[in-house]
Amino acid sequence: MTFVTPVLCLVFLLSFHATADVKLSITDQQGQPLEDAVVELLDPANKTFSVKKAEVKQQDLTFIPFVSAYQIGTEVDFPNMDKTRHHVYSFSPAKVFELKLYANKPEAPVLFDQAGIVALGCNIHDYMQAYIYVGQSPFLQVTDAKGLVTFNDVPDGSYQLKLWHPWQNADWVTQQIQIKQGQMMSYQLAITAQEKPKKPKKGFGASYTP
Ligand SMILES: [Cu+2]
Repeated sequence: MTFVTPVLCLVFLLSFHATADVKLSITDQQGQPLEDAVVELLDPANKTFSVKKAEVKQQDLTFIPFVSAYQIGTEVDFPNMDKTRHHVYSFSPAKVFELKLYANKPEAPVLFDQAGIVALGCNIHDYMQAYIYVGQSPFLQVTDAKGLVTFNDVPDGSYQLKLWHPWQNADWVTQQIQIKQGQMMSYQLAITAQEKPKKPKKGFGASYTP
């Protein structure tokens, strides 16, 4: 039994060495943490698919989340938590669709099968806006309120880093990076954070009943 433990340790170390936990911090041009920034790590050799239960809900006349990011092939549900009905649509080339006036849940989720940025709107409430970033990599996340994302078990190697935020004028910022164990990387985007769209305090539409 005495030599079993070292062997187990070695196996553990070897498997630990092959992948990395990667933390990224994204700030705006004032150096403030940037929420709702999409971070994608692309490795052309990695074709894995991470199945996620995806949902963009309408609550309090607002899309939640404001920005979400899913891999190609993800089906997204659009549940309506409000009493009023919504009419969700997109005219973006990556996915053109509409879910005509509905309460509760539409009949079927929407399949996002093409990479790109999908801008969502509601025909009834003009101020409702949200974005879905459809990416190619399973390493795809959106920064939290602290401007942070953490990717677990990323295989060491060379990746294309893609960054996108709704307030950016360009499609995305891209850069070649090297992933190694225990990294913390920081990036600054040349934009100023603005308030997320939300329902006007005394907005029209709040009392809309179709
Ligand atoms: Cu609506």
